[in-house]
Amino acid sequence: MSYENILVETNQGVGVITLNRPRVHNALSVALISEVGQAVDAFEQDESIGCILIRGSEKVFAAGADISEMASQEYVDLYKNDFPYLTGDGWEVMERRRKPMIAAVSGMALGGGCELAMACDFILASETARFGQPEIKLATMPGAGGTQRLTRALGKAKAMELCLTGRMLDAEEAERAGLVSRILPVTELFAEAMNTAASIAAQSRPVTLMIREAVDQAFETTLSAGLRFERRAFQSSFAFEDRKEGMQAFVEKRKPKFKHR
Ligand code: CO8
Repeated sequence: MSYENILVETNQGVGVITLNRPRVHNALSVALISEVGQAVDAFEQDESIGCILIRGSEKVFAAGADISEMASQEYVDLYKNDFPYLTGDGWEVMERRRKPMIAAVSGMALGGGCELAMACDFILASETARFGQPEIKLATMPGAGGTQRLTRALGKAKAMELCLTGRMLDAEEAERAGLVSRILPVTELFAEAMNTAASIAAQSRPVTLMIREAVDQAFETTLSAGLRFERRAFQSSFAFEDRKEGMQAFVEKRKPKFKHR
């Protein structure tokens, strides 16, 4: 598969997607989002891949949807084709994936860029990371989960302030508020994100899918229903060959050899 707007590589069971439109701060065009969806789909099908990592450059993650491309669009077109940024073979494919996906953010993640990072399972940030939903300054609003995921991550007060003012969070405020899991020096971010993704890829694949599903339930359902879901999922992990191997290896004081079954 050849791509024009992203770079794709695989390493240690990790599928890496690098956003690559440096001239426009990795602005998310329809073509770029479609390529991200195609790459995610290919990694989903690839048995050797256990985790997906998405990143920009050290300078910028993504400055949002491509404003030049959107500027001339009319409501009737977006309505009729259901906003091609979010449908078709791009964003929806990424949202439907089952494998864990990490965002490594250095520099700005704005608008759709912030939404793309938040659509991942967690965000690792460099000290220069900046997050924001500046759409209001263009007299539009977040359209790919900004008002929903930011609010779940930060709480109403901060999310409302950010969406209504376009103010950016720096890395420290983002970590304090729970938007990012860790902050790393710029020069270490991508290597550490790779180590983290590789350590997930080395675990039993079916269990990583199950854990993802259970954590996501916390945002979809009541506590009692979530706890019931978790208990059933925990019990079903005992049907995996890897669970037996994991516990046996611990007892025998050796490294487990997972077959991803
Ligand atoms: N779209 C298109 N081009 C962009 C974008 C963008 N979002 N951001 C930057 N560029 C281009 C600039 O036009 C410029 O091009 P040129 O060199 O040809 O003039 C080049 O990138 C460099 O940008 P700047 O000169 O502006 O660089 P600065 O370092 O001075 O500023 C900023 C960087 C602060 C990031 C500034 O470029 C900026 O404010 N960009 C726009 C940020 C923004 O408003 N983002 C929200 C967009 S709307 C949105 O994301 C809606 C999401 C809906 C869902 C879509 C899901 C995919």
